[in-house]
Formats: sequence, structure tokens, C-alpha cells
Amino acid sequence: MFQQQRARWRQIVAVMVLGLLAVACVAPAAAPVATQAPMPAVVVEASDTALTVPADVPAGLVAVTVNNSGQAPHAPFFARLNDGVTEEKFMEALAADESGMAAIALVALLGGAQVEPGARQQMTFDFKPGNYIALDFGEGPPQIASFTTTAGDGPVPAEPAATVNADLIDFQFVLPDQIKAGAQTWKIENKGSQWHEMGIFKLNEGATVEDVMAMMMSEEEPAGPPPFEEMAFWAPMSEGERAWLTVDLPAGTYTVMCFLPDFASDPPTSHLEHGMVRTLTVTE
Ligand SMILES: [Cu+2]
Repeated sequence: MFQQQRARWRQIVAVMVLGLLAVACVAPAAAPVATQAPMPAVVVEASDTALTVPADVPAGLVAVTVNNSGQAPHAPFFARLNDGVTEEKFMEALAADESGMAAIALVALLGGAQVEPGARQQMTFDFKPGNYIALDFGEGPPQIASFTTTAGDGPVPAEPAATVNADLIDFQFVLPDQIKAGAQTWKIENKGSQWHEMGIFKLNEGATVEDVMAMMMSEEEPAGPPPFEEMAFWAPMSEGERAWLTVDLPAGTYTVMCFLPDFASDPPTSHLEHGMVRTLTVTE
């Protein structure tokens, strides 16, 4: 009886072990292939006289390529209109108040990057569903394009693989101290409670961050060329927004700065004065 039972148990255990082995061997091959949704992509055309964005854009992660066919640099930035705000209302506010602050209060800013003449720049945005505008302040009147983002019910694309995380907080850049030269994808996220921007400047040989700060803070016309070169710029971004940008920096010493005013202080001081500046070393 006992022997029969033990034999039965051995059989069960053997079947289970075989079963586990079978699962272990077969599982990887049999696992369903992950259906990774492709990243939706749109092209924004910026020229010296027009700005064109497709009228309907998917919500969520979208690869946006800005194509500059003009003779001048263009830096269109993207903004989501607050509930009940129309493009006309936004433009009226912009015209009524030269500082732009009345208009800015009507939107959430998502940022944007500068694109040189004849160049294309890809960036990825995470569009919440809503009504948007893209704005390009060039030489002439501001170019504006509006578009709507709508959530689909398909699978969600994976986030771009970032090699640099740039968190914008009040009032600091949370960044690695050192990154490698060459193309790196930066994930830019505003985790603060105010708007922030990000200027990335390469210091000239012998120049220090103090030299740049002194020049930026000075009310006087700078004497001679600046001690730095602007290598990349991410336009003002509201709290809670995120985006990805590929930045190709040669080796050197950089300073990263935010110049936006802090309207919570009276009179408004700049984020730079609050200490929103840091050194970044780019190595070979
Ligand atoms: Cu800031």
C-alpha cells in the first residue's frame, strides 16, 4: 500500500519536474511577442514666413520632427490651451501685454528646441489630450499653428531610451556631473512647481561660470564677445511636463542655466539668482 503510494508520489513529482522543465524550456519561445506600439510621428514645418503642424495629433508620446526650411534659426515651442481658452483669446492676451505674461497664464508650456536653418531636430513630447498651439517668435510677426491631440485606445509606445536625466526643480538642475561627448538623449522633466527652461552653454577656454553669471546679470552692454557659446536650449516648460531631446555636445566644460523670472518673489527675481545654474563636464 505504502509502496504503491510512494510510487504514485514519485510519479506525480516526476511529472511535475518534467512539467517545470518543459515550461522552463518552452516558456521563452512560447511567450507572446510583446506588441510594442510604434511611436507616432509628426513633422512640423518651420520657415521664415509660416509654421505648419498637422491639425490632429495623437495624445501621449509623439516623436516631433521640426524641419527648418528658412534662412533664420527657428525655435517653435508648444503649449496646451487651458480649458475654455481659444487660440484667438491667447493671441489677444499676447497682443495686449508685451511681457507675454497674460498669455502665458492661459496655457501650459511644453517647451521646444532651437533648430538651425536647413536642419531638422527630433524631440519627443508627452501630449495630454487637449487643444494646443505651436508658436514661433522670429523676426516678423509670431507664427502660430494650432492642433488638437486625442487619446487612442491602442497600445502605448515605449518611452525613448534616455542616457541623461535632466530634472528641473525649484531652483536647481538635477543632472549628472559628467556625461559622454556625442549624441545623448536627454529626458527633460519639470518636477518643480514653477516653469523652467534650460540653456546649455559651452564655456570658452579659460572662461568660468562666474564670468558667464557676471555677464548675464550685468545691466551694461557686454564688452567683447561672450565667454561662452550656446549649444542647446529648451524653451520654458510648465510643471508636470516632460520631453526628450537628443543633444550632441563636444567634450568641454558647460554651464546649464535657467533665466526665467520667479513671480512668487516680489519684485520677481530670476531663477538664475536663486541659484538655478550648474556645471556639466562633457568627456571624450
Ligand atoms: Cu527655472
